[in-house]
Amino acid sequence: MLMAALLMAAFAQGTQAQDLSGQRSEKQDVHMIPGKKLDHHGLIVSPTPHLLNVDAANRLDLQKGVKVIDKKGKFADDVKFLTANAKGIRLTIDFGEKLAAKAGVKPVSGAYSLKADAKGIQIVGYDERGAFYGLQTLRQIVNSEMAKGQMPYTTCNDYPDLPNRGVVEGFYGEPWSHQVRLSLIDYYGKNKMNTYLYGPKDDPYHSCPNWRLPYPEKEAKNISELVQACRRNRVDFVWAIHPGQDIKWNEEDYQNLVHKLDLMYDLGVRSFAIFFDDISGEGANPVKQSELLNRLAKEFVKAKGDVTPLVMCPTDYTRLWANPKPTGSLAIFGNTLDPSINVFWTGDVVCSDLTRETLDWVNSRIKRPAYYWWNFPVTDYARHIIMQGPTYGLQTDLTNKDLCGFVSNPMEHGEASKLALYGVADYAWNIANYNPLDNWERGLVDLTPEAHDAYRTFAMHSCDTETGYRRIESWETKSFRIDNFTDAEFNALQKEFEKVKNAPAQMEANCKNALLMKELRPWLTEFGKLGNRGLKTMQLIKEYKAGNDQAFWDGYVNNRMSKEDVAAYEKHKSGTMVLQPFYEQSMDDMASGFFKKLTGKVPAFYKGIGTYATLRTTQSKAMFDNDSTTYYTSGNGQNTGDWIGADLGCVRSVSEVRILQGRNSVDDVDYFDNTVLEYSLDKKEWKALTGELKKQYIINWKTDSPVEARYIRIKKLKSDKRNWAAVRTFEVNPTTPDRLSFTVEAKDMQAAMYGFDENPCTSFTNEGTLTFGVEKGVTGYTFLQKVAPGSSVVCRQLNAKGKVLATTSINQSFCKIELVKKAAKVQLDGSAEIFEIIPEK
Ligand code: LOG
Repeated sequence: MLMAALLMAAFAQGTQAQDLSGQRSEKQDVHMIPGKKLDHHGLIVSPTPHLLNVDAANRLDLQKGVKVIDKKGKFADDVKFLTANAKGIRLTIDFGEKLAAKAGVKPVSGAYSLKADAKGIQIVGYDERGAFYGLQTLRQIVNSEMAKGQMPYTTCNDYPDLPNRGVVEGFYGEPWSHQVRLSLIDYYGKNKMNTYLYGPKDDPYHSCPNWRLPYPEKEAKNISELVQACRRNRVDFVWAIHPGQDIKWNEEDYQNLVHKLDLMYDLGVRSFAIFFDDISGEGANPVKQSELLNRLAKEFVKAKGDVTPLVMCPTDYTRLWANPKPTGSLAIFGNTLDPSINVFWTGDVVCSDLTRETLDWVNSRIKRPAYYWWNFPVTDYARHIIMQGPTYGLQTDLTNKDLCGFVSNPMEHGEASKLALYGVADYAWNIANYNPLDNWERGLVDLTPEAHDAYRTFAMHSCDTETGYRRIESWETKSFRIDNFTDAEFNALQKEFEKVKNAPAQMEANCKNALLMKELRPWLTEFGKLGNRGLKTMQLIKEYKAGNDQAFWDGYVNNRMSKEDVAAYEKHKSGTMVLQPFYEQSMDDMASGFFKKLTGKVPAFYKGIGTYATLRTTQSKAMFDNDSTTYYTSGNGQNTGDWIGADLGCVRSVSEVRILQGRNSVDDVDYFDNTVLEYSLDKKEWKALTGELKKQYIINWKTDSPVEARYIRIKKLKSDKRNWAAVRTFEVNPTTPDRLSFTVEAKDMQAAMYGFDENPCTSFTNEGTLTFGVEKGVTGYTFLQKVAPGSSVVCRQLNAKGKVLATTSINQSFCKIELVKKAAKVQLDGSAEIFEIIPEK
């Protein structure tokens, strides 16, 4: 409840650029995709029909054209995929209850039968929509590889499992463009989806502040065009209003609302929804909401006569914060809301799998089958991701008794959402036969037949959100650690990176869908770069294994991502589950191994450990990257006993720990607000270094009598907080000038420490002069740097009085120098990135 309250508070502040990522408590389990790829023998009809038999041996020749007998004169625009010929094969299209009953068509809206035999082709719909769907099936058969213009004899008897199927444009972020909306509406029709709920959170005339006002002329015209497009595609255009943030429960606002609905009615809208999601305050009052809806049902919907029943989204749309009690809002709706009104539900959490359990839970309260609002593939909580993965997580033994409809809330990238919608349409039409993996494979071909391989590669590695609704990714790719792989595994991964590298150019060259390309392009660019650095990493593994120190180090520094590279990738990420972690892991492993080989020491390279699964991934690196603007986030709610820690790689004498909790130190909610700092030698027995630390973002601990520890952690103690937990910085024994046993002089002393921190993965750019003292017994130095090609670094050896004894010009990134006698100081001059300065003894 506390979380819910915080969430509401956050939403109340406005609708722009909400940071939803911190407010999720979705589970992090990532399941494999059910189903398997099938051989369709050149004939794909999607959504999967309930009954379809084709007899490929007997065919009707459609080459000479078709004589269309459109009994009710409704389908002239829908048969354009056929060539008209008054003497051609007869195609009869008709619909109606009686006719349907005779043809054995199920008495539900959208049902149809399609028959092709010696007598010609016959389509019978239960209603107009059904006949239209019959035509969609016919179109897919005629255009299939199997038919090649020759229509096989066919028997098809088909119907939708759920009465409401489609899309809710209900996300935060840039609403879809008019062009994309039109393209999508055609897609709904082709895929037998019948619902488009219009409710983009960032349309001010849908929500606050302008829900009471009429749309400006241009927007109004666009809406009526959408209504027309929906009509052509037999889709219900459902216009939603989101008035709850500032609605007053008085007559004036009731009239304001009706007035707005009337205006929309005049634009052609015949279906309406009222959304009360993501609001707080008086607007969230369920009794008032129910009264409003009932009055609208009577005074608006019934009075008009040609308006479909209302749909509503409650404030308690997820079990995450829904009040379960008989006095809760859901039960109030169950007892008072007009039974004709459908009620949305997003599942156990905001973005969650569709299960019988969650439906039973909500249905028993709202006393009707819920309308499922599936928050997939929406990415408004993870805008750096473009979800191209399979549509799965949907229980396949549900019926229209469990749910009255199923709509997807897609990404702000409408074209790129089609792949997911291909699955949504298929599932909602034929639940028991839904095969997620096969659907995805078919969807790829359907969308970009001309660039299918490249799109498949891109899509397979662009699925997971990292935080939020986790989706499996890269499921055909096996990666490995650098010290544990076979030749076959190495070659397979190399081949995959090759495909990744080439995918963008192939998509550019072959993909004919310009709208899709426009949306994917920023991700494709980053994807290609990922392929490149992956390939280079594999080359580097060879150099590393062969012990080619110079070639390895050169390759290593050149294959690191610059700050700009990281920033660009962070905005448009793919490959977050397998490919990028392989790159990061391998690079770190090699740098660590190299350092160990040179020094015999375990590098001060720490790894994340703790109770969150994501700590074991490269996501936890953000705690150790010496950058307090990046953070590790648990991606899961916190509970007493949860902990976040560091594995120091070996037992070390620990005398200082510096931790920055939260995403900021001012008002962030994502931190342990009651915690203790502890250390351990074996990860089993822990000892406290501090007492209870309450409401403390910044934890600094220092001692004169160090403790021997391999592991350090912060553990959550008792508190009500259930938010995610974030850590920006987790430093153990940070290198400081007074910790070193020699002197250092540099312009930026803090940065210069990265050259001496025994961590080869950290670096600093030496713009001026770096001077450091020579410790007794040191005979020379190994410099691990990045020296730009063509430039060089001057290395001077000085005696105690500052006199130059020797000068060397360094133009190699990996370089060793020997000290001359009496050398007391060494100076490095010239621009280079310095990773580590290693003394030889
Ligand atoms: C919003 C929705 C948003 C989605 C995913 C509903 C009913 N409302 O937490 O607009 O796109 O989550 O972030 C929501 O889901 N609120």
